[in-house]
Amino acid sequence: MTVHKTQVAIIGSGPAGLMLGHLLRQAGIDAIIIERQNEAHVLSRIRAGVLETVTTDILERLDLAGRMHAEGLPHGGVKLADGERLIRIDIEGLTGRTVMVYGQTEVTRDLIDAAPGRGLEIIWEVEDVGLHDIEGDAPSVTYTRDGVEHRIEARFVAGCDGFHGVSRPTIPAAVARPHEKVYPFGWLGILADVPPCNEELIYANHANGFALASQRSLTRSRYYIQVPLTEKLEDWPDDRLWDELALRLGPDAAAHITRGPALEKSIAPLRSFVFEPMRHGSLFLVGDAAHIVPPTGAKGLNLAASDVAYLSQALIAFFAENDHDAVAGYSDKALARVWKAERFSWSLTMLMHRFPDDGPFERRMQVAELDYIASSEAAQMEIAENYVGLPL
Ligand code: FAS
Ligand code: PHB
Repeated sequence: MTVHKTQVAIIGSGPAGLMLGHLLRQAGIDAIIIERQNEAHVLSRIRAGVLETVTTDILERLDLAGRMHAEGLPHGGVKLADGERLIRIDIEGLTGRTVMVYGQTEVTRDLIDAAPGRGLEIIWEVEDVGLHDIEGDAPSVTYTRDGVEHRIEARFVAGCDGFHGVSRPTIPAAVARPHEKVYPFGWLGILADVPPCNEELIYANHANGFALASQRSLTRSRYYIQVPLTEKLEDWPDDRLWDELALRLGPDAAAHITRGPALEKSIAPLRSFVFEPMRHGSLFLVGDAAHIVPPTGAKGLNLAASDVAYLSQALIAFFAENDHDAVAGYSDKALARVWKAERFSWSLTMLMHRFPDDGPFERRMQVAELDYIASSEAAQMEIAENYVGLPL
């Protein structure tokens, strides 16, 4: 057994683990990240596309925002389409802030590339990860790599290992309070090297279902359509998907869609999930390990960032000033913001998708709410301030 000693053992090298590791190292706190996949696999994931200031602020604090500013696209508005109608939410005019369109893949790449030069060790391709003594002050994490058993002795463990990780299940059922809503559909996403159909994102509600026109740059687009959970990728050759996107996004967008071969195509299920508490003893849950939102509100990655902002602040206070209150308050503080983002993501999902069991009344409710949004600055402010990200 090879023994490593550190102050914070981080499980998972996704955005949560990487942002936390960098912030701790910047404060002079020792941290080690262990990751079950290899670097290429982590960088091959196509996930989020819209960054709130809570995420861009972390990259700025780490002086890792250079490529984001060079390649990212600040967006001051977002559009809601409903048939012929296109409602623009003037995010910047209403809140004074913008969101940054810059793919999660690029954020992850920037954080991984900077790790070696900043003393942030990432151990790739670990197996059999186990957490031990998390209820005491001397937890440890064991794993194997190339057949060799390792143990990391730490003061704290950060479970940044996503929805399917090993951290959350180690919290005893007696204290666990999971909350879940599974949606009766998924999102079929396509990434293509074609220019976006609109300068801003378009969320569309159509009789056939939801669609989203998003982007990664002025030459790379990301689109999604709502599909039944029974759909298979082979049911959706590119042409069929481009036809459906043109239909659902409305005539104006359709006239500007450029078609091209899929660089990536995948179907992701939608769920709302929150696990309470986000701390148990010396274990903290961060990001998707603790919560999942339907991607409608573009909150997933950004919630991981707000967890990291709270937890890094608490751990820095603990190690620098022996302040135990901040770590004790992490779960309640993070959950307060998580639940607001869950509500926003749920409400936008309910507004913009067609549910199999919905009848004429539910459709009238959607039309009435879109009428209200189209006619009310207060209603548009609610969407704008949630979309751009509520304050920490
Ligand atoms: P992640 O899941 O990104 O990272 C967890 C890491 O832990 C992974 O690298 C995993 O390999 C590792 N891990 C797991 N188990 C481990 C173990 N036992 N030992 C070691 N390592 C382990 N959000 C949006 O805002 N917009 C979107 O469009 C969007 N699309 C998405 C599409 C898909 C298919 C998925 C799954 C998620 C999507 N999300 C989206 C949400 C996503 O962006 C997450 O919110 C974000 O990745 C959260 O980051 P992490 O908490 O770091 O979790
Ligand atoms: C994306 O570009 O992948 C994206 C953007 C906004 C969302 C969801 C996904 O709400």
